[in-house]
Amino acid sequence: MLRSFNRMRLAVGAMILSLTCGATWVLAESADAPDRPGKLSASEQDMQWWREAKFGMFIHWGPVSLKGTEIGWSRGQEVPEEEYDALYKRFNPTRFDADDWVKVARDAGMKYLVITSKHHDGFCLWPSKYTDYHIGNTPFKRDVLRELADACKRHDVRFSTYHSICDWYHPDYPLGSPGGRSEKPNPNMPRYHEYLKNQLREIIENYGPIAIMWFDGEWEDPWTREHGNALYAYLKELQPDLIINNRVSKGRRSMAGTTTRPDLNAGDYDTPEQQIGNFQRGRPWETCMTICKQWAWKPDDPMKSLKECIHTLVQVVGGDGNLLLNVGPMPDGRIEPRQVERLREIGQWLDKYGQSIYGTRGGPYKTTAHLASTHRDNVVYVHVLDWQGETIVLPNLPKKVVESTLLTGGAVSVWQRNDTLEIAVPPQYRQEINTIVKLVLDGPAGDIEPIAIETPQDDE
Ligand code: FHN
Repeated sequence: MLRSFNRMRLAVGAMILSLTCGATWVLAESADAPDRPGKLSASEQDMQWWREAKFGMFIHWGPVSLKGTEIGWSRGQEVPEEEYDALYKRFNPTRFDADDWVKVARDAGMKYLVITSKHHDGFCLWPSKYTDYHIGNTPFKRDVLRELADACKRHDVRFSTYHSICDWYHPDYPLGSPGGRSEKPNPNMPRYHEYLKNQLREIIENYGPIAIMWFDGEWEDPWTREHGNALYAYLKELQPDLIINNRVSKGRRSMAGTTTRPDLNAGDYDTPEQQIGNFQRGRPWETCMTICKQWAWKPDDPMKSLKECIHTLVQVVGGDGNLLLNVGPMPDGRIEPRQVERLREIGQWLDKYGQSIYGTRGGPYKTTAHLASTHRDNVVYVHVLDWQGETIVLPNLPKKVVESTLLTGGAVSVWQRNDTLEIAVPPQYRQEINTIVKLVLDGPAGDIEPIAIETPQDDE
């Protein structure tokens, strides 16, 4: 009885959904549809390039950069709504050069780029035909998505967009600023759905193929799992190889970014935010993190050191994740020179040691604050992020080490004794940021079960 009721509910739900937003979004086409929605995540094959890429550039940009306050969140807080919404009338980033931005990403070793096509503030970085609130109606006029998409093609960086589901500006979306805590006078969610669907189709048709659609702003009540799953299905119809994160639906566990009930909630990967995700090799995941403190540009915003950036990258990749590192370009269209310099330094490090990052998988040793490991075929890279003593003592590997070298240069000694694997590197060869020990095994590293490492603080 319950199952047939569920099926009927689902079918009715799908009918209401398709009637209300006039869309071809169907969750289940008929009463005998399965209780579960359709395909909710990409195959490992679809994710292959993404898993190998490891590192991308996140960009949060819009007229709010004129104020140096946070995009979306400062609307109706530090910046009165009326003032915030009028910023576009004087937004004229004449020093914007898409090739410059994309070359900064490429030279940093970033393989994909994700730009805010529309953030929670509703402003669109392309001349959308579904709203007047867009870049074409600024003094700048130029189509930022067009120029970035073309530059990404020229420099072999995959073009992707971040799109906010919530829209605190659009009159049809029920919630508004500050921070989604106010209500619009005459909302119309079905009409907003149509607007959202039309704009996403516009982006794919005009600037595609899009590598990733990075959704956000899904946490508010007007958006439901049914909406998210139907949107996922709709977009995959438009572009089957499009990768879509887990914030399209309602499964995300807050900033931890993991997905509750991936059998019910759509999304191709998890999205920990401003934190290094847990070691997780089954479901793909990506940490998004700011290079400074704020997502959008802020004058003198404290910036992460090279050591912090490299440690974050290594610990994320060691956990089998990707890192999406964010820059907030300035109101004149440039990425801040000090951020460009930091990214250049990261790129120099990856030029030397990228073999221990790109195309690897996390483990076999689980990441700790002091150490991470990555592997590819029969090679394990042990990343020693700081030395707690003369020798590193790890649980032994179930395969024989047939060769050991220091990728970062110098001498290394490795012993396998009973249940331990010991690594000794003379002090003069220990690197300030990351000492990488390359171990060649007598068989594939990929089938070694992940190994937890007890660290001194674990005993406290
Ligand atoms: O509210 C947004 C925030 O502005 C930023 O875009 C981050 C980046 O993922 N996501 C949301 C906060 O979780």
